[in-house]
Amino acid sequence: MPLDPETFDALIAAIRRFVAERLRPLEERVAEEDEVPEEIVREMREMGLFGLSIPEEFGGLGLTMGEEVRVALEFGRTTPAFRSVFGTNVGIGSQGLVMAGSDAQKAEWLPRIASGEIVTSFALTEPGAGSDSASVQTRAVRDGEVYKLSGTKRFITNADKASLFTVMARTGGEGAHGVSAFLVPADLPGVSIGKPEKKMGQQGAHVCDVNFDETPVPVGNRLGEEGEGFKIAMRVLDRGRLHIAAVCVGVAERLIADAVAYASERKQFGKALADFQLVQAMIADSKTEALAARALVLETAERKDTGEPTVLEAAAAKYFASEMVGRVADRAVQIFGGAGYIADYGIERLYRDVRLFRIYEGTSQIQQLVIARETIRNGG
Ligand code: COS
Repeated sequence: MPLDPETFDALIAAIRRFVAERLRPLEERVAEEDEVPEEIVREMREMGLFGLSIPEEFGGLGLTMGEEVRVALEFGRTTPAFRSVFGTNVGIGSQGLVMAGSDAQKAEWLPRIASGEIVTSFALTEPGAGSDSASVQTRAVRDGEVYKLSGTKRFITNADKASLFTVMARTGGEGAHGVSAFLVPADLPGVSIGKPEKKMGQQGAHVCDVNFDETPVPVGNRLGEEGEGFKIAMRVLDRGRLHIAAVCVGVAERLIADAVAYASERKQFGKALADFQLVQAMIADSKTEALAARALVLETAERKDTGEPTVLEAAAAKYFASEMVGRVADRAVQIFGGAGYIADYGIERLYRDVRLFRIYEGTSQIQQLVIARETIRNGG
């Protein structure tokens, strides 16, 4: 059920204020310290951001996808690392549980996820299993009332903060049908977390290795049946891809606004940059592409809310929006000229930040494969 329009508008207005007044002034500090300040995390908890997508009966806001992408658009207007603080709780870290969890599993974990008391992570990728996610080698071997979990997960967002992981591990033979999903509390024996990786951008959002060494996971922590893990992961990613596409649109809108402000102020040859048609062409191309991506995201979210399949559309939204924001960021650097290359202006930071969108939650090439597969399957 959507929120009533007034409540939702008030939520969006509060988020817009929070982004403008609290988060944007902290962008440089977060990039330098590679950490989002604890007081910001606390404010995010108070605003209910960790539970945006969690059903109301478990203490979340229960937003529809249409509403969630509107929130994601707003968070695109600042350093993407801020959204990552609650991003895994709202998306890939919780949705396997929401989609496939038992009543008991949901009752145990969802209220704490929704409140932000705990952080969750999604552990699919491995050193040898990136795009080919059906080839995961982490093993879960049944031993009475537990599975013994062993293996290494790589590039796991928020792993160093997480109390609960959704882990995809092999319980059967090779391929997608041999994979199962588990809820793995971080305090079980044999769980160890690597140091946060040094990254090209998105400082403040951490990714780490997660190691499991004979970790005893109770049978009751399996999500769904044995062999259903890959499909659960794919359904979680379908949803996550649409959310990321919305963030891309938000960042593009921010970059366009920054570029227009700079082009209106900066004078060369006796007039503002914005008066030059070659600069206008860059602004026009960026605006057109951002509008197209926005329309695709909103329409796909609406379609998802009706219960129709959106595998193709979510992949197309992620593909187009992430490539689009890369081009928009590149033009923004160009419009800023030398200043675009200098750290003080923040444009080069966003340029580096957006590079990740074409890689995580499925590379552009994986989205192309999904789009082509679905289009051919549907007969065009
Ligand atoms: N929803 C539900 N089920 C899905 C699905 C989806 N979106 N995508 C695939 N499946 C099902 C298939 O229907 C198939 O089931 P059946 O055999 O019962 O018909 C099963 O899952 C295997 O699918 P498929 O054969 O397409 O698997 P592949 O190994 O070829 O993998 C890709 C498909 C490449 C698309 C998948 O591995 C992928 O998305 N990789 C990228 C992973 C990723 O995004 N990683 C980022 C890490 S998280 S930040």
